[in-house]
Amino acid sequence: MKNKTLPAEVARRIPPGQFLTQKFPVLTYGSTPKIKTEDWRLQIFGAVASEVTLTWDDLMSLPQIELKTDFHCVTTWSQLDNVWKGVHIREVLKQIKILPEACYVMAHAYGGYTTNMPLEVLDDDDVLLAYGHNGECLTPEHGFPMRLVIPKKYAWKSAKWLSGLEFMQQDRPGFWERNGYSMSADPWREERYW
Ligand SMILES: Nc1nc2c(c(=O)[nH]1)N[C@H]1C(S)=C(S)[C@@H](COP(=O)(O)O)O[C@H]1N2
Ligand SMILES: [Mo]
Repeated sequence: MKNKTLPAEVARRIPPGQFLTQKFPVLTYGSTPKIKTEDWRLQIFGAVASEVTLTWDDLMSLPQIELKTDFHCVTTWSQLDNVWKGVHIREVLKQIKILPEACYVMAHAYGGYTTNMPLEVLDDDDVLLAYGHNGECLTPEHGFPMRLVIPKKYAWKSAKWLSGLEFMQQDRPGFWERNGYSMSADPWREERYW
């Protein structure tokens, strides 16, 4: 949709160089891993007091929330008002003790995808681990059983099929970050590539 035909309050929410889509496009590098909830694991490792592996049932026993957020892909589509259902990141972080020297996090996904971020980007009010979208279960293409959602960054930081959170003392580029994408990925500053 052309931005100039949008109502001002909608246009204001579209970052520079982005266009509104009403669809839910699938953007995946490689094939879609098929993971059953009973086989899904989240491994929390690296700079933590002790490493923890969480199961689907562990996640389901934590408080569940819904968060409505916007989603901006670096390939220029933006999608507004996604209602994600899942577990707030801080509920997950309460399960572990992060060492003081941990300043960065690598999100790992089934299939080998990775993406890095500063700890304060992960540990924020609007971040969740999601299994639902707009009232339905995520489809496998969109990251079922569990994906990360980091609305304030370009969507490549929202790792689908999340399998691990690695806490790190030093920053390290993830998959797209090694292949030309920005480490910081702020859509409002158009931090697309390096
Ligand atoms: N594991 C994994 N997560 C991923 C990707 C991927 O290729 N693999 N693509 C990223 C990109 S570039 C985008 S735009 C969003 C797209 O999410 P969607 O396919 O649910 O729209 O997922 C992100 N998370
Ligand atoms: Mo993307």
